[in-house]
Amino acid sequence: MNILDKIVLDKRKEVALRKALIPVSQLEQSVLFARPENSLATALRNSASGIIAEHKRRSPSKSEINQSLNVQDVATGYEAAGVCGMSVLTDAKYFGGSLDDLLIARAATKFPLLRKEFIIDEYQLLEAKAYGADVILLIAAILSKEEIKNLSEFAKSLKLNVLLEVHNEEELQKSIMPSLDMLGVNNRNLKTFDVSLETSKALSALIPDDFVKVSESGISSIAAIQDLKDYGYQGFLIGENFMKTDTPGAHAKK
Ligand code: IGP
Repeated sequence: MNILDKIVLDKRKEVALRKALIPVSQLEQSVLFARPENSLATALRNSASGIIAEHKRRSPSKSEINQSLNVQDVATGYEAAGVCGMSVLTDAKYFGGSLDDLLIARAATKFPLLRKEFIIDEYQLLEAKAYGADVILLIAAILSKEEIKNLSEFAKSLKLNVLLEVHNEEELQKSIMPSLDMLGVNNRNLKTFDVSLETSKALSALIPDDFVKVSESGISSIAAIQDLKDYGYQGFLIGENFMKTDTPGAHAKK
């Protein structure tokens, strides 16, 4: 079994437990639930830099990245740096994150927040909204076309932006639909952890222009961003490169 299959198996068990503990009605009572849309897609379209900065303590591919930072400081640092938005890993087992990280980032900032999670169930979208996210990630590698459609339409009904992530042409072809705001190409293969920016370059021409194109993972230089801009990318999701430093916000400042 590859790592992605393992993560999804664990996630199904986790979501079943969460559902049993916190009913939907309780999530809907969160004071954060009634917030208006806070569009990352719009922020990226209007930005020169296009950076989405991530909070990531560890990952299955790199194990430890940074365990000593405080999520509030990271969030305010990123916002002060002027990035377009922030991605917050909420998976605990593989990435050391939590919904509390999202909640604290929300309390500390106003810019768009992405819940970075392995979404397989509508319940996780209600959690995303209740804990302060503005954007959700859907990963084509773990979802059927029908699931992508249902989840993205439900997200839109909650005024959440949708970033759909693909890694190859087949995933892209099954995913293109009007309920998505942004199409992300993950340069990292989540099954093997191989990283190559060539993945973004190869798929860019196949992504219709009505979607904001986002390149994800393995980006570590201004030159790489400039190169990807030439291929039509307007968003750049960067985690490790910022998080491996003591001051991620300072490093996200262009
Ligand atoms: C950030 P990097 O190489 O800059 O740390 O990557 C982000 O793209 C990566 O964390 C990511 C990810 C994901 C993590 C992209 N898609 C899906 C978990 C699940």
